[in-house]
Amino acid sequence: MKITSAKLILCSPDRNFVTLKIVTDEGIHGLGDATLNGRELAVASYLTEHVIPCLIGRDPFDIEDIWQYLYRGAYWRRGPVTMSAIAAVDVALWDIKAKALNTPLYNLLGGKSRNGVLVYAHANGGDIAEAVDSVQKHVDLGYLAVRAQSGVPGVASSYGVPKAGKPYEPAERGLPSESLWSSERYLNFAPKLFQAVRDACGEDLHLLHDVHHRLTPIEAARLGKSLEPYHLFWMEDPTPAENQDAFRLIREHTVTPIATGEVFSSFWDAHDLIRNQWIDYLRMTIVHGGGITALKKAADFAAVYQVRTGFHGATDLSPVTMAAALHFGLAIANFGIQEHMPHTALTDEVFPHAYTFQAGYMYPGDGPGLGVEIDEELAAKYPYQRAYLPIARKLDGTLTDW
Ligand code: GCO
Ligand code: MG
Repeated sequence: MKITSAKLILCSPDRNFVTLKIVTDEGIHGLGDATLNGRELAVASYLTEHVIPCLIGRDPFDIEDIWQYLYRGAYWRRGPVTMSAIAAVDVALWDIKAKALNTPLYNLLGGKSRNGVLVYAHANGGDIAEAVDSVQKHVDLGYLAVRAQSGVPGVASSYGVPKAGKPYEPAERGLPSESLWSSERYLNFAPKLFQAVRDACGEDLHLLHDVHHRLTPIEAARLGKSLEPYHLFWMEDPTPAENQDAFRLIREHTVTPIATGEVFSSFWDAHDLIRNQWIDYLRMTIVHGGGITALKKAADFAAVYQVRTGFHGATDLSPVTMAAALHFGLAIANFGIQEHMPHTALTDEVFPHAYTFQAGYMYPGDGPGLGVEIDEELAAKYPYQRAYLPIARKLDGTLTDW
């Protein structure tokens, strides 16, 4: 089999997506997601200008060799743009191979290790009452694990809170919006939020929380300690992770489990975190971490240290990545949990897919390949529109981590 062509499909059915379609001489094609929220065209250009010309004529079954060719062959390694581009190719090749062998992708990754993929939903509210209500709504929908976020009193537009009447979606068309932050107010507030959620929803629900890189290590240690009575499934991204050593301090002070890595693009971003057992869950996912080929190695390394996966799955990760993550999560030994932030109905229409949700778990489907396609005609009706993630400032105007 040979790769005969490859093209990018850019579309914005409610939000932007960059999708790579690789076509072979046997009429089988594969899809890969290349969406890097707020920097989409950088990856698109990397693929169109630098990667696609090198793919034509290659055997799509040589997945490992093509991965090494794109990674080592570029000379310039790592980084989200490069690794998202490599991921798109890699996932499309796994899709092609599984379709050619007429089997669901999970069978190429070791086969089923469990019946379904445990997922967590997003519950958000402007205040505690709204957040509790939102958690309850997700429990009623069947979720067994829910991430709870709430507006912080005295901090206008804090992280994770939707605009009135709309589902939460961080990227906005136009130039970046600005949000405000106060770690002091947040640290005083967070235990009250989780006390209220536990009071309303009981002890059995898995509760998660995203700190979104906003605290210093010592502040994060304080947060983890203060949340221990509510036994969270995890606290996510408690501090930025460029300095992996920062997690040592958090770990020494709290038994609240820690997840990090949604902005990682390489195994090496997580190497110290894993081998020192400073984290419990790795969030680096297929689209930004170099594809299935890369994540399989990272997950196997993590397994040795009893670190499990907890892949990023917000709406900026397209249904193609969601499908890939579900096959992956079904197959690997050290799967932990998968984020599930449902796409809009329009996005789902553009990307028809086999995966389903039922009673807290998701299932990738048992058809050949990834089980997701793109309706190119429909996609063409929603052209790419520039959009950005917000930036954040402290109450005195200082720029801080969003
Ligand atoms: C999450 C995330 C997202 C990110 C977004 C950035 O845990 O779901 O933190 O909401 O902010 O995916 O592109
Ligand atoms: Mg997050």
